[in-house]
Amino acid sequence: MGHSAAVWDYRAANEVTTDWSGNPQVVLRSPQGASAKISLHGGQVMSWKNEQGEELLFTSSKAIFKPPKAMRGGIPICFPQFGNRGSLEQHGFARNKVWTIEENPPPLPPNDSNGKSFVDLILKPSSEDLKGWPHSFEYRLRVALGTDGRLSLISRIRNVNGKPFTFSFAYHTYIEVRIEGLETLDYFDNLFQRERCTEQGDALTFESEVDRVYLSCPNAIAVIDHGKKRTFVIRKEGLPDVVVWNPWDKKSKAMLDFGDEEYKQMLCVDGAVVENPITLKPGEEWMGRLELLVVPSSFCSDHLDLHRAYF
Ligand code: TA6
Repeated sequence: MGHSAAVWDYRAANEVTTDWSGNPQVVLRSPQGASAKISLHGGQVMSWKNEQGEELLFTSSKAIFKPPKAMRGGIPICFPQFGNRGSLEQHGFARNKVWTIEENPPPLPPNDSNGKSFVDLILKPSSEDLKGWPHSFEYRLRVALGTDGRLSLISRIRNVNGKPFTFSFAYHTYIEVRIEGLETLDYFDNLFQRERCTEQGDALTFESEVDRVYLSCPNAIAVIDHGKKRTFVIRKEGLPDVVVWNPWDKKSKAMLDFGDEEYKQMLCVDGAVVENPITLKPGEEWMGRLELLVVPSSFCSDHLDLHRAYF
């Protein structure tokens, strides 16, 4: 399909298929052949491929493709709770609900649409949901694929004239191995009752399970995949914390929907709101924006200026 970026018709680029859960799945395509798949089950990004058709997100070979279990991989949406400290299920219910496509959502800035292939999803609580979490919200999610293949997720969560409510949040993003940009930050260590620690060192590497929430992080971090000589540049807004999780060997074996050796090929690096949950008064709206871009690893740490735009 020979479209130049200027006339790229984002709607023509989309197709709707059916995913593993029997729910509709939207396929976004860029003019150069990159793609992304988003399931209406959970509003979950299931796949993100580059122009060469390489999959950039991890999905377990043992993922359980049966609602309400979220597929183990891609980018599950954790809302209204990240973690299991509260009355709700681990990581909240949004990733286990069926979302709908919203044709004409309230507008976003032009840069979130121009030249991009995108889909707008919306989740509202059912009467059943309100029994478990009695807050009237509208959660709008835009997933967009840029002409250079970058993937953006923009969440807008509005308190629809109920009483104030508070939530924590994460884009639970399954990608690759070595991280830079967090090396001198404080973190909660989930393996030691969320004890507050300080990271030392020039990058994070792994020899055992890691389950940490890095606090008040830069809005750009790099995940370097030396094996594939590529770097994931993660940019975020409204998401002060970064969750880093690798289950390593013991926990991998203990998870039914995860291969025993798959800890060697994945890492969760989640833009998140954990330390200071968001409280919305009636009518207020929060926005959390995540952008993922893959660049050749010549942008390694001594060259990668995380504050420079790589456009
Ligand atoms: O910190 C990330 C984490 O909370 C880990 O503790 C682990 O439970 C992971 O998320 C996976 O959670 P899930 O509910 O997707 O199996």
